[in-house]
Amino acid sequence: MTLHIETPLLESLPLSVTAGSSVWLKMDALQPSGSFKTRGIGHACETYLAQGARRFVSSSGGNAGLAVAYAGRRLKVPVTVVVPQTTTERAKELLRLENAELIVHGASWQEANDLARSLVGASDAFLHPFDDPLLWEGHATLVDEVFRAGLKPDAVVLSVGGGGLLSGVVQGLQRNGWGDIPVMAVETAGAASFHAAQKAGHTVELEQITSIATSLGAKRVCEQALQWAQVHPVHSVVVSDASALSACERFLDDHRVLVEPACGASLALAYEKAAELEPFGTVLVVVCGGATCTVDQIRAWSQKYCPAAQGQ
Ligand code: PLV
Repeated sequence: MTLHIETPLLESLPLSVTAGSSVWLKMDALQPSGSFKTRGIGHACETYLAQGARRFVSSSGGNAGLAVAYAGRRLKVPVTVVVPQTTTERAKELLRLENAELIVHGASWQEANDLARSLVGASDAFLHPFDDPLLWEGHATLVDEVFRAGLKPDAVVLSVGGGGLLSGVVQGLQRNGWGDIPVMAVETAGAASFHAAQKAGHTVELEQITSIATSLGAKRVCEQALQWAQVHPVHSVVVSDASALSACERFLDDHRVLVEPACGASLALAYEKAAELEPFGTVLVVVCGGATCTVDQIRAWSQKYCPAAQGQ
């Protein structure tokens, strides 16, 4: 048994027509916690439980925290999540629904993380949102499913926050003999820590996160993400918040699934017929999902950040 589910792999007609290539969607927005995080976090939680952990502690006010809370409920292990004050009401509501102990602390993830780490006792496990080999191992199952389905894409598009998804997907490509498939690593401007790392040749810490896609808002990517980029073809792409938001709205209409701007960033490449996708006949987009935004929130941001698009 695993905590994650095998998600649908769909050919998107609207996106294919718009992008001018065959666009396939790996629908991880449909994972039980609302994002791909259930794959890696579920695997990590099961492993830590087998090693004797009696409580799971997380510092994510986002989808990683939701995945830990879900895993804890399913495995009957108590969960404590420390979230920063910036965490949305929606996320807090979902964490409470999962029965997690919720502690609100600090102006940003950094402070929440410091407190969370100080709470970790000898019989507790700490679940990092993106920098843990167990997470990457679990995320890699996404590619195993595509491989088993018999679809070999010419390129994979995914979003990058701290680089956990990127590390897992590249691991999955490599272990299925798909080391030749390039990965488009998408971020929003204002959260582009992978872009900065690739440019500098080493991981760097962004001064601040200014994108509304807070789920991509890791100030520094994990070392593993950059290391993979040295042995696997990984191309960094940066899109605007407006592009990510518009992709969320179009995707909701086209596929009736609400995703966060963190995921909209990847979808934007296809919706905007990005030059980076031009060489590829078949493109796989990882629909990473995200459960922390409501439709009203997406619309309010759209009005603020892309007023020109309103009323079209
Ligand atoms: N979100 C993490 C890290 O945030 C979190 O704490 O939930 N798409 C969605 C919907 C996400 O929630 C995340 C990560 C990503 C993409 C990026 O994944 P990563 O961090 O593994 O690159 C800072």
